[in-house]
Formats: sequence, structure tokens, C-alpha cells
Amino acid sequence: TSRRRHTRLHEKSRGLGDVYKRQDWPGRLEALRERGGRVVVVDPRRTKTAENADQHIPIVPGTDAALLMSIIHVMFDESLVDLGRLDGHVTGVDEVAAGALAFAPEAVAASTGVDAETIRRLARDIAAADRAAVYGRIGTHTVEFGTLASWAVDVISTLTGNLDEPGGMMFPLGLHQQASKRKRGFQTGRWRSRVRELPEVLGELPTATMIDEMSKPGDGQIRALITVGGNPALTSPDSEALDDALASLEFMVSVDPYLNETTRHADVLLPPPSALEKSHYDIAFTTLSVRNYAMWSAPVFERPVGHPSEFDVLVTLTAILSGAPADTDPHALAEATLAGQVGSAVAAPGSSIEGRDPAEILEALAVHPEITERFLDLMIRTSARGDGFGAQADGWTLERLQQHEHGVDLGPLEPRFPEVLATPSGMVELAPDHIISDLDRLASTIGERSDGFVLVGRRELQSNNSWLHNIDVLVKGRNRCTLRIHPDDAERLSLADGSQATVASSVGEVVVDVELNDEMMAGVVSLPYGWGHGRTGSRLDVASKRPGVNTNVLTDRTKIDPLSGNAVLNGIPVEIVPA
Ligand SMILES: Nc1nc2c(c(=O)[nH]1)N[C@H]1C(S)=C(S)[C@@H](COP(=O)(O)OP(=O)(O)OC[C@H]3O[C@@H](n4cnc5c(=O)[nH]c(N)nc54)[C@H](O)[C@@H]3O)O[C@H]1N2
Ligand SMILES: Nc1nc2c(c(=O)[nH]1)N[C@H]1C(S)=C(S)[C@@H](COP(=O)(O)OP(=O)(O)OC[C@H]3O[C@@H](n4cnc5c(=O)[nH]c(N)nc54)[C@H](O)[C@@H]3O)O[C@H]1N2
Ligand SMILES: [Mo]
Repeated sequence: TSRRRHTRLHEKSRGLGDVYKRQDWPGRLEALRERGGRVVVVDPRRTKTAENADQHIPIVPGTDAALLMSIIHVMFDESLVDLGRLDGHVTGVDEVAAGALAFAPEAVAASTGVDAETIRRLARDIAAADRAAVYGRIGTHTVEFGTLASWAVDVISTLTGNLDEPGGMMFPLGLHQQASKRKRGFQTGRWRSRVRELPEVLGELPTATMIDEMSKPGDGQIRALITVGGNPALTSPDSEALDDALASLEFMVSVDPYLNETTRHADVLLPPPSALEKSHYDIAFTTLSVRNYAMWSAPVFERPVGHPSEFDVLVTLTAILSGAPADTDPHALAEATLAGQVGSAVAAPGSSIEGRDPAEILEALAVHPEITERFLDLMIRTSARGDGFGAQADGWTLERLQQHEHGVDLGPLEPRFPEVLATPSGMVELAPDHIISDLDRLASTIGERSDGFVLVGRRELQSNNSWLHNIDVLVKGRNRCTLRIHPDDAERLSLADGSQATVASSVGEVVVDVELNDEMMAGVVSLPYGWGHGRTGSRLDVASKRPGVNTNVLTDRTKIDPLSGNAVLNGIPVEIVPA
């Protein structure tokens, strides 16, 4: 790389920092506390986040739904419910109140490990605060009652008037987004999987049943697979069985820069250019951001001549799958797709370009040499803040965004109700049938805490899921793939720091280095995920020298949250003995 390019890369990364610095979590937590706010972290492990908080509440893994329902119970019991501005826009409040009856704090204290007084105080504090946000992620979602827990998080925000309110849980509006949603509602189970008859969710089936669909013979058996930027051999449940299933496929294509644990099974590996060799506009994460912003980044390096872009690779695969010959020009298909999108936009009632001539719009988009940028510009210009191709004099275009090398700050999040509601009724439908009926299943699990160890996961700053372990600077130093266990538990099991333990679940076992650490709740152990390298046929020289073990050998594919189909990845019952 040339010196000039190095300088450019440096400037780019500084530019990114300017935008992402605002995401700085330790700084945000500190600022929140300086303003007089309080942070409470519920986690079986005393994480860095918990250390930076006012209060850490250890919880038995997998029991958040019960804790949250108990908070809701107290809110009704003590008349703390106040919908605020949302009053009149919410249905189902009475059904939620009835559903929460079974979850009195005393009833859930033993199984959650959180005492009744703590639960009551949480409910009262959230309700009494001028503003409060309740937030849950991997720990609350990837468990048996993940859907209920996620829903209950939003119910608490709603019942306390903190949904769509500054300081509470809000909805960002990205530069590419429309202000109002189509009122289509959310359906699941329109069709079911072949082997386990699991319902589709948003047109997808659980990864947890991929193995069954590939290995059970019969009509409709999956015999070919395309993976794009995924490493399921390490990241999906019941990895050993999945590895066998991948090996049994008749044909597999992978679009991936690495020859890793998954792509070693591929007949054809299509490596895309590096992420630094393409432009970037973030769509996924702006829907989760705490402030509205937009940024377009130019490629840092030019793509080598003759190397197709990832977009071209995917379009070509799409063309082949739809029956076109392998030498189909991907650009022709992409152009046709773009023309189709423009056609829909000019035909859509209420669109900012309704009734315009599609040819005029396509010509305006043609200023961008890359077709991907034309798709993006169409989204931006027809969005809530877009220029509507001239209809809004001060509106945004991709060209205008491109002039802001370090991105643009579009201001704080603003209330978006009722436009953002996508339910058929246009209301907050708080009590959908399938969720309310799952509360009985949850109620049947409360009672005593079961004995025995449970396993939770861990993410690392120097890694991203499974795929940054082949980069020396990111993996050097002490072994990070360790089983963290509370010193008292370790003593009981005669496990010394640095010794090895065998960890066994219902489906598999691993032998792993032990790390004593009092951040762990008693009875809970933690293993990071994304490790288990060094498989024959992979080509990961650095990672193979520090392979670690794959925690998903221990996750059971039959254990899922039935509503979402999400695999249970946290709270796995395990037995531990010295190895
Ligand atoms: N550096 C780095 N950044 C990443 C990633 C990475 O691998 N590395 N991965 C990215 C991805 S794909 C994602 S999805 C996000 C995930 O980001 P997070 O959702 O923050 O995920 P984790 O860091 O795994 O934290 C999960 C926490 O849940 C706790 N936990 C486990 N079980 C339970 C439970 O039953 N109840 C409760 N209350 N807590 C529980 C765990 O102890 C852990 O502290 O991070 C993203 N960012
Ligand atoms: N036990 C347990 N299992 C988990 C989780 C957990 O917390 N615990 N977390 C779950 C979560 S939240 C997630 S998101 C999944 C992640 O699961 P995966 O998405 O399967 O895992 P990654 O390691 O992120 O895989 C990224 C792949 O993309 C490739 N790649 C990198 N750059 C590019 C590129 O520019 N183009 C293409 N095409 N490929 C590229 C990498 O080589 C790698 O193969 O794992 C899930 N599994
Ligand atoms: Mo994720």
C-alpha cells in the first residue's frame, strides 16, 4: 500500500471515531450518573458494565422473563401504571394485568435468585422516575423465554409512559427511512418446517433445525447450501452434529474471505474483496442508535482489477438460482431490479415521487457510477428527509451526504408515534394472543431454583463472534477461551486456577482451561463463544495455534424459544469435573 493510502486510512479511521465516539458506553454511563441518573445491571456475571453501574443484581440465567413479569405484577398491584401520552393508543392492558397475577415477587424470588424486596424496589423506582429505559439483549433473548422477556421489557416501558418518550425507549429515524410504516402487523407460522414442524418467523426457520432438514431423508431434504458471511459450524447449536450435516451435503457454496470451520465444507468458495475495498452506509445499526446520524464512507482501497464486488457475486448467484446461465451479466439484473424499485416508488400512493416519470428518476440516479450507490440514493431521496428528487428543496441526497466526510448528526431521537406503529389497528397492541398464552408455560417454571451448574456465554472486546481469531495482534497474550467459575464452586469441585475441566451437557462435552473469578454468580459458569479452531481443511494459521473450544458443542438444538425459534444459547445445564 502506498504512503498516500496509509494517510487516507488514518484519516478515515479518525473520521469514524468522531462519529462512533458518541457511542462510547463507559462515557455515557458516567454522564448519566453525573446527571443524577441511576444504572442497574441484571446479569449473572459482574461485567464491566455492572462494575460501572450503581447496582448489580445477579440473576439465575434464563429467568429474566419471570423477573420482568414480577415487576409488571407489582406495577399493577401497587397502582403504579401510568401510560402518559400513550393513553388511548394502547390495547391489551387488562390482559397483561391478568397475565401478571401469577408472578408475585415472592413466587419468583427463589427461581430467579432475586429477592422479593429488590423486585418491588425495581418496580417502584422505574415507575417513580421521570424517565426510565429498560433494555435487554443477548442475555435476555437467547433463552427459552426470550420472546416473553423481550416483550416484557417493552411492556414495562409502555406501562410507565416511557415508550417513544425522550429518556425512554425510542425509535431512531435513519436517513434512508420512511416516517410511517405499512400497517401489516406481524405474523408467524404461515408455514412450518418439514422435520420438526417449527413455525416460520418473518419467513425464516430456526438455525437450530438446519441439521434436521439436512440430515433427515425424504421429500424436501436440504441437499445444497449457500453461506454468506456466516460461520454456523462454530456459531450454531449442536455444532458437532451440524459439522457432520455440512459434510453430508451434495453441494455447498460459501461467500466468505476465510477458509474456516464452515467454508472448509464448501465445493466453491467465493472470497469477496475486503470491507475496506467497498463503500459503506450503515443500515442495520442506525435502527438501534441512540441518536439519529448518517454516514457514507468511500472505499479506502481500490478493488483489484478483475475482482468482482460482493454485490456482483451475490447478484450473479441470484441470477443462477433463478435459472439464468452462469455467464449472466449481474449488472443487467441489478439495473432491472433498480428500475422495478423506481417503478414501485412512483406508483406508491403518498410517496414523495408519486406519479413522476421513472425514466427521469433513473437518469438522476445515473450520476453514481456504482449501481449500489443508485439503490442507496433512491432510498435516501425518497425517505422522510429526502429531497424527493427536487420536490423538497432542502432535502437530502446521497451526494449531499457524501460531502460530509465524517458523517452527519441528524439530532436527538424524536417521538414517532403513531406513524411508526406497524400493527393493523395502528395501536400499541400490548397483548397478542400467542404471547399471552405463553405466560402459562412461564408460570409453570417458577418455584425452586434447580441445582447443578448452568453455562452462559461471553463476548470479547478483541474479537467479533468467531472470525477475528486469525489476526495475531487480536489474539496474542493470555488464553481467553477459559471457563470462568466462582472460587467457592471451584473449591467444591477441586478445580484449581489454570487446571482443566471437562464440561458436559446433554449433547456434548469439551475440555477447557479453568479460570477462577468471583465476578461469576455461584452455580453459573461462563465460556466465550466463537472458538474451536484448528479443524482439518481450514486455513487459519494463527487461529489454529490457539484453537480454544467450541461452546456450541454443548448447546442442544432441541432447546428453543418456541415463539421466535431462537436457540437457547444461555443457561445450558452442564456437569463439570476435573479433566
Ligand atoms: N467486541 C465485540 N463486539 C461485539 C461482538 C463481539 O463478539 N465482540 N458481537 C456483536 C454481536 S453479533 C452482538 S449480538 C452484540 C451482543 O452484545 P450483548 O447483547 O451485550 O452480548 P454479550 O456481550 O454476549 O452479553 C450478554 C450478557 O448477558 C449475560 N447473560 C447470560 N445469560 C443471561 C440471562 O439469562 N439473563 C441475564 N440478565 N443476563 C444473562 C452474560 O453474562 C453477558 O454479560 O455484540 C456485538 N458486538
Ligand atoms: N453459544 C452462543 N452462540 C451464539 C451466540 C452466543 O452468544 N452464544 N451469539 C449468536 C449471535 S448474536 C450471532 S450474531 C451469531 C453470529 O454467527 P455468525 O454470523 O455465523 O458468526 P461470525 O463469526 O460473525 O461469522 C462471520 C463470517 O463472515 C465472514 N466475513 C467477514 N467479512 C466478510 C465480508 O466482508 N463478506 C462476507 N461475505 N463474509 C465476511 C467471516 O469470515 C465469518 O465466516 O452467533 C450466534 N451464536
Ligand atoms: Mo449478534
